[in-house]
Amino acid sequence: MSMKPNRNKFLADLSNAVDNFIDNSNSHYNNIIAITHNDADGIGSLKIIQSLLHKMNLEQDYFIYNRSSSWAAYLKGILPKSHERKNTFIFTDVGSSLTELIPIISSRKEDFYILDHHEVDDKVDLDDLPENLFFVNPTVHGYDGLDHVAGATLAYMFAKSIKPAIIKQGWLAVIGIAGDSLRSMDKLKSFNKDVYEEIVNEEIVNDKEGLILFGAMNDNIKNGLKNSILPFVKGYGGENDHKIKSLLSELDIDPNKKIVDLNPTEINSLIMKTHISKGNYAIIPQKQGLLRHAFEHSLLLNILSFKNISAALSIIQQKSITRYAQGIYLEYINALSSNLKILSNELPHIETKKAIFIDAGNGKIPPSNWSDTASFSTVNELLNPNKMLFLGGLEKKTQMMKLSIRCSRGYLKSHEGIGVNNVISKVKDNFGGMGGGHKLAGGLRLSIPSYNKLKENVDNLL
Ligand SMILES: [Mn+2]
Repeated sequence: MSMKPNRNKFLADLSNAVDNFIDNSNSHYNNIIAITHNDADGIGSLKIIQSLLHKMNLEQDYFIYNRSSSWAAYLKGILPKSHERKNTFIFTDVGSSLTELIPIISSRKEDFYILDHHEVDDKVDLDDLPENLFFVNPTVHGYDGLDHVAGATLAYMFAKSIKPAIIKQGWLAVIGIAGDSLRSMDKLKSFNKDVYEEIVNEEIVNDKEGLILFGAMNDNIKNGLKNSILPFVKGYGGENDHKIKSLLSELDIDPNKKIVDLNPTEINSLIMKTHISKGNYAIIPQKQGLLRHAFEHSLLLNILSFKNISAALSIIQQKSITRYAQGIYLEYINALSSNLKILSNELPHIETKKAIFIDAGNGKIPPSNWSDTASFSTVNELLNPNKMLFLGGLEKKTQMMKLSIRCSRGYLKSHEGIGVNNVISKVKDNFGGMGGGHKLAGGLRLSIPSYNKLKENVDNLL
């Protein structure tokens, strides 16, 4: 059910939330508690909100939600006993599991602001939300939560409506956009595009055109061909230096030349030989090295969010990358490009009529890499793009199957927009489990018996 976006309705929700926030922050709000998602988009959103609250001289605190527990369990440790109305909650890049949240919010006296771009459960009546909930989510007005508007785009629009000087923090929005849209900047749409152009025009971020080898834009062409994850360069991605150097020598390109320094002739000869293309990428001018590149910066935050959330929160403030973070990044990107090679060449998978199941457990692919291997294999269409992908394995800690579920944009078109989040809801209704997500991407934890039932019945569900 893809409907035409209703810009006015979305902007009305936004300005209602903004107006209410301004009014109340002058009177009774005093302690704002921000809750965000543990990824680059979430951290970018959080930093924008923190900067806004700082400008407004409001007391603040923050928490980061990794969606591994229910909202009820998570918020138990956060919601104060007192219900004092000076406390106020802002959720960014999370908070659209309304069936879970509405009962909690309606039992509270504080105001809750939810600025999210994840899709909402079908069962919720959006015209009957609690009075203390200000729900801003463009997906309920027909926008696409990945293509049109990132979580950080939304946080930026909210914050900038209150304090126009937030435009200086626009690079944080670009980090969110780069991490969530997984597209070169020339392909942005709607609010992501508008916000990006505004920030570029203000010279907060620089827009450049060149060869797109996302994941390694800060590196030389040899490492770029090997480590690019967007696009994954088939035949060279995850391969050894020898294979890549012989291509470059055939094309008369210095393997150590920086990707951003390649001349038009070199770029054209690479485009002729591979399926790489030109596009636009964003540079954050006040940062150095890897952190200058919005996509790579964002990817680094996504990686660190998984491994060491405080390092992620710290690096977004830094001008240059630490040796620790550099090491983790390289290890990750080498592993991901090699996992993409493994996945496209050798990993056994079970294919049903409509789905592909890949058991990446037992050391085949490390659990911390499942989600991104699934995402980037789908984005790069390394598997049949007309089937839904269920990639994952047994999670030792919980003894549950942890699945990353993905589908392509083409899949969505041929399935009337019924995508991953919809399928996750159906799985939860039929077999239990925990999880959620977007149309194209989501995650689910299931017991082993439920997982087996899912495999048997998946074609009826899809
Ligand atoms: Mn997001």
